[in-house]
Amino acid sequence: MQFIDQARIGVRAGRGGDGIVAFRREKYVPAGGPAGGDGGRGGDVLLLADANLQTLLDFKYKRLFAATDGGRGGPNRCTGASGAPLTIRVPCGTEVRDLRTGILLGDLTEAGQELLVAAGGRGGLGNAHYLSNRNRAPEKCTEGKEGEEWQLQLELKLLAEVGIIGLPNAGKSTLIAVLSAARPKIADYPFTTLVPNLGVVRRPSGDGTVFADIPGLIAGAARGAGLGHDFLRHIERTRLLVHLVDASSAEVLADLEVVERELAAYGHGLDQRPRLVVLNKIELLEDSEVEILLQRIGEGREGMAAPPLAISAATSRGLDRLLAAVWKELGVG
Ligand SMILES: Nc1nc2c(ncn2[C@@H]2O[C@H](COP(=O)(O)OP(=O)(O)OP(=O)(O)O)[C@@H](O)[C@H]2O)c(=O)[nH]1
Ligand SMILES: [Mg+2]
Repeated sequence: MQFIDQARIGVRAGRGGDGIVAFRREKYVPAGGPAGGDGGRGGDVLLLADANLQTLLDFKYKRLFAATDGGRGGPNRCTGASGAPLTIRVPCGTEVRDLRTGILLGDLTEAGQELLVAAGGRGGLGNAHYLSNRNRAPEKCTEGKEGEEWQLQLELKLLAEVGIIGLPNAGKSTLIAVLSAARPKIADYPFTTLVPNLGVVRRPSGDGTVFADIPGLIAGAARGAGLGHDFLRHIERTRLLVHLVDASSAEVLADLEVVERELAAYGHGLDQRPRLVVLNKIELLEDSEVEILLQRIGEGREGMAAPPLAISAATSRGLDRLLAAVWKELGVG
């Protein structure tokens, strides 16, 4: 299951430093020759593929990237300092296009791959370059060149890392809506969600993780019943499942079992996928009832690493603990 993340950024390489006019001044040398140094090169702007990034979320906030300018030339033929290059980290799989023409400039597929997107301007020449037989004391120098400047379109095909599964009406779409900017349809009837919704949830480290809200699964889903079957195929690629169950149901444990059985029946290792069992709609119950449910779920699932959690997506209760558990399971900060 994929969707496309996009961002537009402006990149500007550093301007080259100017060359200067200067003459040698030394003791016992009456008329020193031209000694004005060249300007330094402006810094380049590069993109670098980083395996630790998953989304283009950070580019929603910072949009202009400029490398530093080269320094002016100095006396005694000293070349000015080069501008420092600027490296922008992007997720692996980012495609880079020129915004105006749509021309593909590069595809950063492998971690560590670099792409030069704006070349620094050349430094200007100092007057030392213009010494000739005709002109022993040239007053000429040139300015540094502007660095390149481009508007870029970044595109990334997102893969969901976390799948939210459960029976119809469990509150899966409500959960992704409170965690991310996704705005799926939410309604009090089963099969509201017909295709997965993806949402990017910000991690503590700043980058994001993609969550997918999967259409409700019902008994027989693995054999094609309901809508969920098509999507079991997609959650094969997720790293973690959040199994949401309606705590106000009369049969919470049986509800959990229905979905668990479908995962097992589907095979492909889905029933081995790490998952968090999460009770939703807990504001409809007394705290003591929630405790008892959590205990009973825990008892039936001693093999599972993570204990069951309790949330209320509608009132945003327990979401911090849920996210903390998700980041822990994924091993991300
Ligand atoms: N009381 C209460 N209701 C909730 C909570 N979370 C979701 N709901 C309600 O439960 C109903 C179903 O929510 P959805 O988010 O559409 O459920 P879903 O799991 O996506 O359902 P399908 O797409 O049909 O599989 C809606 O009426 C929601 O408002 C909650 O924490 N408390
Ligand atoms: Mg839904």
